[in-house]
Amino acid sequence: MEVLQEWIRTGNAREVATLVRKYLEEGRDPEAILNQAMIPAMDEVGDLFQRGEFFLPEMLVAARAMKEGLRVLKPRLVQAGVEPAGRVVLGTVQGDMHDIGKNLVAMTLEGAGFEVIDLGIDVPAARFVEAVRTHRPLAMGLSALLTTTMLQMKAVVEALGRAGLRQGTRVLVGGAPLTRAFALEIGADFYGPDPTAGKQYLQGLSP
Ligand code: B1M
Repeated sequence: MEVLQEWIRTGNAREVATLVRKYLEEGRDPEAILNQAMIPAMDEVGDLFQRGEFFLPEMLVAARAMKEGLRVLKPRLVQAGVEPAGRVVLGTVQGDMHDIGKNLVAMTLEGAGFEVIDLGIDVPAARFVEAVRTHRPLAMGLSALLTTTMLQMKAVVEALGRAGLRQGTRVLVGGAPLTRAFALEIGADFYGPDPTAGKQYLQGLSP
């Protein structure tokens, strides 16, 4: 399992997929592969990034390697009836095409066992509301990179309230121009300065 952890940390996507396949063929428990190697590896990557010891490219390749491993593992986890840690509706708000940070958040959450409904970029408030109504997630995550589009987050929170869905749906926001004060001002529940902070917040809510 240590080898698998090391391949994830160093972002060797192909080797990660091969190793996960090999472990499954050897009859190892898919949940143990996830919980004892893959999630701890991504936790470590997140910590290194938060401490400034890992930079964006290292985080990106590790997250990609994790995704490759998950692609192989996921059908077996589903077969074994492993429940996700929680469901999250995620997207970049309307008018905004930036998705690198949002994708990192998605990969980090998936790496921690969350089910992510990724709505993509340029997502209007009505689509967020519709997705919350359909998927009843633990939380909704909004990302914005422009000082103009970050204002759209308020519209999403308000639309959620008008639809009667605000209670019971935590709102997590993030993106370079945001601050904690802004998040509170627009009525969000949490500002995630980075994917790990967002993940830790959601883990605290997880049933
Ligand atoms: Co744009 N852009 N861009 N751009 N772009 C910025 C953001 C900008 C600061 C560049 C600059 O002028 N210095 C500037 C914004 C200025 C402002 O708002 N005041 C800008 C501009 C102006 C524009 C255009 C308007 C340019 C133009 O066309 N004239 C245009 C807008 C298009 C649109 O969105 N409508 C535009 C377009 C683009 C590209 C398409 C070329 C490309 C995006 C590609 C893509 O995303 N697929 C792009 C890029 C790459 C950038 C920069 C260079 C990098 C952004 C990035 O990906 N950072 C950026 C300048 C810069 O930052 N140096 C810039 C890395 C990413 C991992 O960080 O998204 O902050 P970030 O995510 C972080 C955290 O914030 C957090 O986690 C991540 C890791 O820590 N996080 C969350 C993010 N979301 C979260 C959600 C959470 C929790 C944490 O919970 C839900």
